[in-house]
Amino acid sequence: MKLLGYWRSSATYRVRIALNLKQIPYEYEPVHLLKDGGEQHSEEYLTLNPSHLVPTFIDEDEDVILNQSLAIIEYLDERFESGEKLVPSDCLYKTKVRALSYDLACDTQPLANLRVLQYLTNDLHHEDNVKGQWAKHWTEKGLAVVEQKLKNTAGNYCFGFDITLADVCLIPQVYNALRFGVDLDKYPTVKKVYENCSELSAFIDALPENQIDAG
Ligand SMILES: N[C@@H](CCC(=O)N[C@@H](CS)C(=O)NCC(=O)O)C(=O)O
Repeated sequence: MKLLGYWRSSATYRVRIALNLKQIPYEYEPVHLLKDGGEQHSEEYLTLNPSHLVPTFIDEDEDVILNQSLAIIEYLDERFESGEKLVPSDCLYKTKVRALSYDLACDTQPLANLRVLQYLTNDLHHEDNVKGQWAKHWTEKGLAVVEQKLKNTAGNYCFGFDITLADVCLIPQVYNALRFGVDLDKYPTVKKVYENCSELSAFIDALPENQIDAG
């Protein structure tokens, strides 16, 4: 198993958490998103993943190369019995877990993606500080939705006391939020879940700062 990604990429961070929760050993290959204009745009990388984005996941046993962190995580969850079951089997519960995950990974994170922020300054010629303002604004909008939902579903984690795909998506988003200067006290349930997950080794080992390419 090989994961190609970047230490600060929240999509890569999700897959790292999931691999740890599933207790799946893997090799990590850094793809630097900034060096030389971004290694995600190199010809070599594009043969593996034409999206110009990380992560890419390679399962050599099955001869398969995958992109899209949520698809990768669902693949791992179905292929491996080990560790936590991240996507429940009950139809309604599964749908709610996915919906919260999409609130974070589809409706929040992409708005503050590197290429979006670069477009604001490089192509639309906004001042550099607009990037931070933009990222903070959309992250706050996203977290407000999540906070509202978590009030009805959270226990220690997003859904009661089960660790699910939703927690795997929430923690990297909060990590970004803190980088963007979001005040987490405005989202007390999000903060509580974040603090609970942050005590678990699967989440600690996946932290950007703990990766070989951090810095
Ligand atoms: N929906 C994709 C998003 C992947 C994504 O946005 N990757 C970012 C890092 S978190 C990236 O590679 N950005 C590079 C760029 O914007 O040039 C997933 O969940 O895998």
